[in-house]
Amino acid sequence: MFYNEEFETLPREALKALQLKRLQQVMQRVYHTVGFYKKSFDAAKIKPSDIKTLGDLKKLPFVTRNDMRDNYPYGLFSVPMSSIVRLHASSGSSGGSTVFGYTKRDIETWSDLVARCLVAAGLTKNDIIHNAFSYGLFTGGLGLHYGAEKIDASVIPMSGGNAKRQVSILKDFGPTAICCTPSYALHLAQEAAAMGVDIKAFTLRVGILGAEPWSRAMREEIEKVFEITALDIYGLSEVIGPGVAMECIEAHNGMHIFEDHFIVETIDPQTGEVLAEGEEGELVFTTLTKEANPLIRYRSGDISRLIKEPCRCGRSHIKMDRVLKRSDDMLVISGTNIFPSQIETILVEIKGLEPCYQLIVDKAGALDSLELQVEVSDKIFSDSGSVKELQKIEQRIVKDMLDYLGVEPRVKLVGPNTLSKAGDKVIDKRRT
Ligand code: DLL
Repeated sequence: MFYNEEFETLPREALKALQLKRLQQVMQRVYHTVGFYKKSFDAAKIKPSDIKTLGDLKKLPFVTRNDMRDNYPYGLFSVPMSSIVRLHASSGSSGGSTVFGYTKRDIETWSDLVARCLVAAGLTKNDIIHNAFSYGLFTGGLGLHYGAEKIDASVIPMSGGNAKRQVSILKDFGPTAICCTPSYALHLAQEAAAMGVDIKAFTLRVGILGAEPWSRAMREEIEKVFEITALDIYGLSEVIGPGVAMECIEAHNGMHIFEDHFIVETIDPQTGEVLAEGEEGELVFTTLTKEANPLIRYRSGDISRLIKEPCRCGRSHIKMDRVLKRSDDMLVISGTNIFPSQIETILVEIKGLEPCYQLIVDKAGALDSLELQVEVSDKIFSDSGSVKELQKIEQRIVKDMLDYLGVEPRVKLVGPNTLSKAGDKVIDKRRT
């Protein structure tokens, strides 16, 4: 089943021709509307008219997350603010966060792409979709919501949290599909078991799961406990949100990247050299149709590999394997992305702390758990009357982490010189 059969099955040669035409258009547009691109193309001595083939793409400089941060909030937008109808953003305090804009047409494009994902999962207007991705600045909630409405399905805008209520709704409303992170799906299964609810009796048929890395073993576990087909959905806010790539239910193996809207390359994260299709490397995306903030060669930081063998579903678009790891130090905690540098920014603002910490990421049941050990200054630690002071600092760290980064760690304050300065700042004990 297709949402847009013509484009999803376009023969590869026609697809490449379409990509080139769209690339040439977007190059002209960004060069003339975004100062950042003009500067970077001029520095590389490339004019938009130099792009004559898709192979010429590799002459262009990369865009990184740092470029996005440096141009915070709107420096990379290619349309005036009056044309923007929606803003999303990554977590982080001012300067550490990134902002993504959408024009009316971008929202249409995005909804169409998510609609493709849902149809690729076998869903139709007769389905009831329980959407447990968070609504808000995170793109998961609204992204899936608009896609579900596009295919005229019935959508339950559940958002994240309130696991018990989620279980009651799954039981009572009869949804046929659930959208959430894979770890949250398992958490709901555990919650249901604790409530004495039999999830196998649910009407669910399919899970559309993503926004965080997950393993084959985890997929098997989810499929077994829920008796559903669990499909992988991939996306990143910089590129558009969910709807960049989706696994089809027919092959259930690898996610089709919607190549009429995005060009994907794999590069060696160390050298930046473009790798042959099929080699493991960092995914780099170029947006072809986005109006508000088009991206040319954006380094995603996600390591995967492209699968070019034709797919039995009939889609001509190349597939990507699951995300294997990151090329940088970004952590995905229950679908929320955080960088150690963002934790540092929070800690340096709090008086009495040494800039030395260790973050321990683990699993608590199905969910991710965080413990943050932070050194406090000698004065505060040795002063016997300062237990209250220590508690205050602990509470402030928890609050700031939650407010700015959307994650809630257990905080343990330790004395000066307890943590090794040279040791790992992050210990990730999760199995994915
Ligand atoms: O996570 C968008 C999304 C929402 C995708 C709902 C799928 C479903 P960001 O918050 O910008 O956007 O995070 C993007 O999350 O670079 C990956 O590292 C990770 N990620 C997203 N999908 C997957 C997936 C949304 N299926 C970052 N498998 C990306 C593994 C994923 N990692």
